[in-house]
Amino acid sequence: MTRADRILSRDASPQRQLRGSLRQSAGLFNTLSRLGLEKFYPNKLTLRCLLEINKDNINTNPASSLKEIPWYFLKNLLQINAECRSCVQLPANDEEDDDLFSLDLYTEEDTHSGVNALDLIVALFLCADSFLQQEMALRMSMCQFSVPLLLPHSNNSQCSLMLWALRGIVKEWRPHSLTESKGFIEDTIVEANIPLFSFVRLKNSSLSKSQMLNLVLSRGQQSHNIFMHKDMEDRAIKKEIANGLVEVFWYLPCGRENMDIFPEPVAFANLRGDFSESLAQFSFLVQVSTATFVFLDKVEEKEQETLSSFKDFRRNFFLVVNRKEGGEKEDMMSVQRTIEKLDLPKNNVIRKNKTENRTYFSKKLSTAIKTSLESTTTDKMTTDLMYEKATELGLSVDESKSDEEKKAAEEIVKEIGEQSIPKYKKLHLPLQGENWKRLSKLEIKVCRLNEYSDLGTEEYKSQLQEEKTQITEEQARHNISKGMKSFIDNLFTGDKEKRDFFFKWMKLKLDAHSREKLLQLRNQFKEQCKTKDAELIKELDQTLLESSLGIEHFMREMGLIYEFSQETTEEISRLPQLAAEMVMDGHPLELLDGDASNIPEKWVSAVLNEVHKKVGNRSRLLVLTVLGVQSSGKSTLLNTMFGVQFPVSSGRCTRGAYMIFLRVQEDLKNELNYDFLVLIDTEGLKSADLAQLEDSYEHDNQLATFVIGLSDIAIINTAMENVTEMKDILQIAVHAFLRMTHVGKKPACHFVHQNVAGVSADSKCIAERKRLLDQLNEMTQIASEMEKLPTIKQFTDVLDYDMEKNNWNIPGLWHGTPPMAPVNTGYSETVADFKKNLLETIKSNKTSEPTQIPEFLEWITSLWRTVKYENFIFSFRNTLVAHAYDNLCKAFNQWEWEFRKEIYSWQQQTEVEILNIHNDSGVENWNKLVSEKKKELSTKTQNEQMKMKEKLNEYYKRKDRHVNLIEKYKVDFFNSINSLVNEIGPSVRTKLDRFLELKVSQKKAQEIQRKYRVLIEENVMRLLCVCKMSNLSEDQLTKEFEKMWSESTANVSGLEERDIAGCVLMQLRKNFSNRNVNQELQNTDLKQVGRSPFTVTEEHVDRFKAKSVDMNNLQIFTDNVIESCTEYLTGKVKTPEDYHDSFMKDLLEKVDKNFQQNNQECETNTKYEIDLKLHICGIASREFLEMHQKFLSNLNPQTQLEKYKLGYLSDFIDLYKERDHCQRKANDYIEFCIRPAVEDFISRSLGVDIVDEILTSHHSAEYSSRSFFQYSIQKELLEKDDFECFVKYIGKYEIYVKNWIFQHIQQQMTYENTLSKLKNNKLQVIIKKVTAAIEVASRQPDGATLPNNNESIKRFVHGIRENLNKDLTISVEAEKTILFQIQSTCHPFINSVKMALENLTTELQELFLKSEDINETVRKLTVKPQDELFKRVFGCGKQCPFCKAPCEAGGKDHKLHSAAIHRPKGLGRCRHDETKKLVERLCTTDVQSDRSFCSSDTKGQFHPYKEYTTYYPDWQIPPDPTIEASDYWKYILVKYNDQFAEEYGAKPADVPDAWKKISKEDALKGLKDAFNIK
Ligand SMILES: Nc1nc2c(ncn2[C@@H]2O[C@H](COP(=O)(O)OP(=O)(O)O)[C@@H](O)[C@H]2O)c(=O)[nH]1
Ligand SMILES: [Mg+2]
Repeated sequence: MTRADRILSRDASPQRQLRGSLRQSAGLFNTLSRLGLEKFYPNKLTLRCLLEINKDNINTNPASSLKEIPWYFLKNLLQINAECRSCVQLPANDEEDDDLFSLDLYTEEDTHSGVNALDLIVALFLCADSFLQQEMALRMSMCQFSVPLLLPHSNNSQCSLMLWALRGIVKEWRPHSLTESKGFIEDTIVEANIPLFSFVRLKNSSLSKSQMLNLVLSRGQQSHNIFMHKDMEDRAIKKEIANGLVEVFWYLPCGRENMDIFPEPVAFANLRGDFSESLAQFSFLVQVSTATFVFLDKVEEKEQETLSSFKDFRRNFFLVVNRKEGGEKEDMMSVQRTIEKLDLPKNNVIRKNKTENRTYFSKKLSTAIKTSLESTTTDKMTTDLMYEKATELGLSVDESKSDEEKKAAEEIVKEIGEQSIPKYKKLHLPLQGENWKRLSKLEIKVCRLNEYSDLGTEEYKSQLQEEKTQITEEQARHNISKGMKSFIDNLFTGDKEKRDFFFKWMKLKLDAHSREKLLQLRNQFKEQCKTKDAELIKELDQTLLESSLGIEHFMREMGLIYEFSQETTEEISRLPQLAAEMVMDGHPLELLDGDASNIPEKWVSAVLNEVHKKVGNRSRLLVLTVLGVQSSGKSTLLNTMFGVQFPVSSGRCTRGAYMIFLRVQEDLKNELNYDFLVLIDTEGLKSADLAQLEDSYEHDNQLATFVIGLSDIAIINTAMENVTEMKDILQIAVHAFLRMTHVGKKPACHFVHQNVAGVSADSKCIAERKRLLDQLNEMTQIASEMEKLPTIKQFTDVLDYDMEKNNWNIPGLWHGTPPMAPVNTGYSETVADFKKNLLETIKSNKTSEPTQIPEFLEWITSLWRTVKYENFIFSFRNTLVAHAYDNLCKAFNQWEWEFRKEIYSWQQQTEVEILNIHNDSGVENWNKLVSEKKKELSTKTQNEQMKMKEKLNEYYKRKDRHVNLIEKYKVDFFNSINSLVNEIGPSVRTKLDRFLELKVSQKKAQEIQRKYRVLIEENVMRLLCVCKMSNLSEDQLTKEFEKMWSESTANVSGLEERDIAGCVLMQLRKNFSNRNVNQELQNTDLKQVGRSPFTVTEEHVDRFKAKSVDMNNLQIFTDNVIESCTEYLTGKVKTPEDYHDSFMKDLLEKVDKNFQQNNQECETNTKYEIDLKLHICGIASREFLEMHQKFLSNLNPQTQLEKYKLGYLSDFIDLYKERDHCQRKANDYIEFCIRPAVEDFISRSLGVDIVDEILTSHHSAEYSSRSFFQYSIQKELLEKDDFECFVKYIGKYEIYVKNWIFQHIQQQMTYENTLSKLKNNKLQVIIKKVTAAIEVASRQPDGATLPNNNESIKRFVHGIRENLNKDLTISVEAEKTILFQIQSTCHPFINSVKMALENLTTELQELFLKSEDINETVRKLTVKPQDELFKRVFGCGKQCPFCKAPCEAGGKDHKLHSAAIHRPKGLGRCRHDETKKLVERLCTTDVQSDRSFCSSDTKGQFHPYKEYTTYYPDWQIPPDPTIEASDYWKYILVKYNDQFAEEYGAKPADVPDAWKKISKEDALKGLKDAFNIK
């Protein structure tokens, strides 16, 4: 598919119809179809489709077939490549491969192919639509080519005047009359009333007009081919359609007499071909020209007639006669006759003799023109005259079809009339006036809060906010002015072409209008800049700004109408759609209004969202930005690169940033991975004149940070002329880049050095670049100091920078002196190279996932918000970053839990293994096993650690989760993995130790138990013998048995109780290890300590250290510590374990942590620490003692034996009566051996199961990340509306959270019998295993069933235990007891066991279903689900040093703590010293203000809030992103102000009135926004 086909297939036009009309003129059809353009005829080729980014943009190979020539030409023309006309011929050799098999009609011609350049131009102008025509003419004019004035149509008799097409050309020049004053004229060239000289030829003319004109118009240096002529091409190709074309070219003086050929501007028209074939054109030219030069060798009769019919104009005729050799005389006669007939003055005949060379002759011509120019002062050609003449002569004019739009535009512009532009703007474009600017200033005030105010900070902030609201309301009240209304209505026309015409007309008319008005001001401004009077400059600058009025102001107003509209009428809501259409058509959209330093965010979002919708919600953007000093050629660069139309001019005074959206075509979409290329052009940066103004640096920094933050590629444009300027711009850019690294954005950066004719291999160049890098490094250091990022030391820390690849030298734009200088081919080609390189880099380098419009908007919002703060890095907040971070936290939590689960399951197995070691295998073997297991544990954790790190690495390689934004957190998470391992390892190791201890205790108990079992069994047998002798009833037997039993077990010894209090005290000593506190601990008897409540006294604080101590606060803190310790103790004691020293160690560490956290304004002393710890140890020693005793009693041999008493009795009686007791024995076996083991198994793993269940239930989100947890818990608080809960949440955060989680677990477990289901699942698992074990045990190794004898029972039972060795701990003692004197044979026993097992299963299932105390069950578990969940959401447990908001950062080991919302400090008990009123201020506000704080950390000294990081370097407390962000807590404070005051023993806070208006809904919304919940 050729390019043309592609374009056309979209524009889908009825080709057949076209062909029909084409048949009329074979020549045209012929040419068009050879060029593959027939589908575009007439006027169907649009600029828009040429702007799309496609493969051709990357491909720079010359055209290889005829059909490619037009595209190649257009592409080069749009890139203002002055060589574009030379592509019309194909290279001679390639042709064979091409079209070899094609049976195309024109193949034959293709083989010696090429096209006449003029034909090509005519063909393209015929095919181009009005806007592309304008663009082509503009670019041709920049290349200093002649442009079409009269364009021939299909048949030569008809042609059109190209007024419209030429309207876009605006030129500056300095006529000699202004040389002195240094003034200049800038005007649309077709409106400028420049005298026109026409050049035509008769049929016989051998002198080339074009060549002659080129000679006349060039001077000195090499001549430039303004007009195409034969000698320019390798092979002359005959013109097919260009005859009858009239081209025009304007000569413009630069104001230097020795350089200028003519002192005033002159226009030259050149009629192509024999004039008699284009009489319409000829007569037009004659009538509008100052003079017409007719080139001829001789005059034919018919020609003479024609000429004489223009006798009225004879004074304007010049005959240029070329004397040829041979036949000369007759020819001269014909000339002579004509002269006579026309009665031409003598001077009007210019003859070229054979001896004269061309250059000499051109001088003659030039003189004639000059003379004529001087003599005619009057009738200069005017546009109106041309228009008139053309219509008179029946020529069409390309403007006629846009008449209506022209009138409409004129109407609007006319209304401006003579009134001053500032006044007009004030009246008719009011929204962008003072209010709009004030809004922006107010916002900055809100962000900085550095103005002095009597009011409290919060009150002041609310007031500013109020003011903002007022302005917004005021803005909304403005009516739409008549002009604006008409503007919008005209844009709303259904016909796109009409809209475009109107828009263009508006632009042309407005430009013309303000050109007139501004010229003087600009000249004045230049003058003043020299004086360096800052005041005056500022004033003039302001006037300039106010006096400029362009289409952009109307567009801006349109946006603001939408921005401030409060109700959305249909008309208003259509505005974004309209603008979106225009954006899609390639119109620039104002992103940042630099005049007001404000962004109409609502508008921009609405428009871009509309665009997003239009492209089917797939809008991957590649954003390319250019930054550089004013007038350094940025816009020119972008225009040259992409063929767009950013306004270019040295005198513009707009500021801000504009965007153009270029669509990426299908063929490149996948390769590039983008749908749009967005160009951002910045204006008004570091303009030299404005640099003297005080706030310009800040303004520039804002702009630069903002646009660089938005870009994927940033081009820093420098024109090498001014070193200081360049330094400034580099500084600004480096600063912005630095900020972006912190934020997580890393744009690619290119430095473009303009006006350098660079030969890159040059060693000087390398030295230059080295110097640039040095400079960049230096600037990086300065910037990193300013932003307090000491780790960044050189530029390469900021960006990936390659001296070779990221520097581009671009030669100067103009080849010679403007206005007559053409564009330098070197410029165009280097720029094309640059573009190609850029696109290729993008293609090969798809690192992060592309931004789509919604995210782009997100960036706009957050960047813009942040640049307004003084400290960018510190204030930056972006929901994309937050989301990315949150996602990672979620993933990380998931991995962490998997890690833990893996270790837990290993631990459980190991526990079983330890407990199952043979009692007789010797303690040293046990120790060996445990230390082996510990080694295994290390390997295991290391493996898991590696796996987790791998996962993290993989995560960071993902392309769909904006991982680039959270790059800087990577280290944090890696560290967190390490600290996770450091936490788990030791804790599992102590667990193993504890099991070893348990095993030892068990062994002791079991040995005692065994001793007595043997004794009892002997006694039973003896008693049996005795009793057998007499006939006794069961009662009697029982009595005998009882007697025997109590005698046998009379002396069973228990296990020895440890000195728990001693252990606890020992741990306390260890805790104080390095401090000399022995004396204090010497005489303490823990038994007595901690029995009454702990009260803090004056003795506990050092008076002289703290300024004032609030004993109340200290008491509350102390109570909290004690409460959370008791909580911990309760948790521990409930488990059926034995006391272990690690418990005490943990507890004391916990207390220490609490101390660290206590950075309240009171300083406690060692006595406090000792007293408090002792108090806690006292409580602990009693609790632990109880725990120990409970443990011992469970293990107690006496109790254990007691369990089997009934069994022995039954055995005794059964034996006595010789009854079959097979089933009973089997039941007992299941009851005493299997059941406890099964129950143990279930409860051992139930904890993990519960956590898993909760993490996968529909409430799982609450635990997915810390911030979501905070959100849920705070939301619930708001809904519950219970003051006590708030007090608890704020004051006893940890306890509150634990309770919350525990309650949640209870709920979850009750819900639909979840707990019993979980247990049941486990039961099924283990029963399956037991059944399998029974099956295996009932067979011999060879698979045969066990022999049915008594001995086999032992083997069978033994086999079961062996088989379940890994999963269950079956008590050996119980087993032996069951087997005592078993009489039956094996097979019945096996069957009975199976039956008993089934019964057990049903029984347990029923038991599970019965509502049981979930609370008890959960508390008894070894892996406590509440603790696991708590670990997950509690995080590091740090609280904001100012307001006590808990940290939500992910991982365990993050560098910075942060919380999404902070609270008024009064909620954390903070009060004013004198008034005792609670403090209403938020720390997020304080950190922006100039206030100071003082606490025990600052040793009572006042320290500025802004520099809080000096004391709390690990806290990140950015200012609130919006004033609504902390609505939640403001609402709570207002609502419970009195209650809090009472609770805290203070007076209620003074809250700003605005806070009182916050509703519950607002509070919830604020909460959602803060946590990015949609
Ligand atoms: N001499 C010279 N003039 C240039 C060059 N590039 C642009 N210009 C001219 O400088 C003026 C300002 O260019 P423009 O692109 O609007 O600069 P911007 O303000 O950076 O966007 C225009 O008149 C350009 O024609 C260049 O490389 N050399
Ligand atoms: Mg510009």
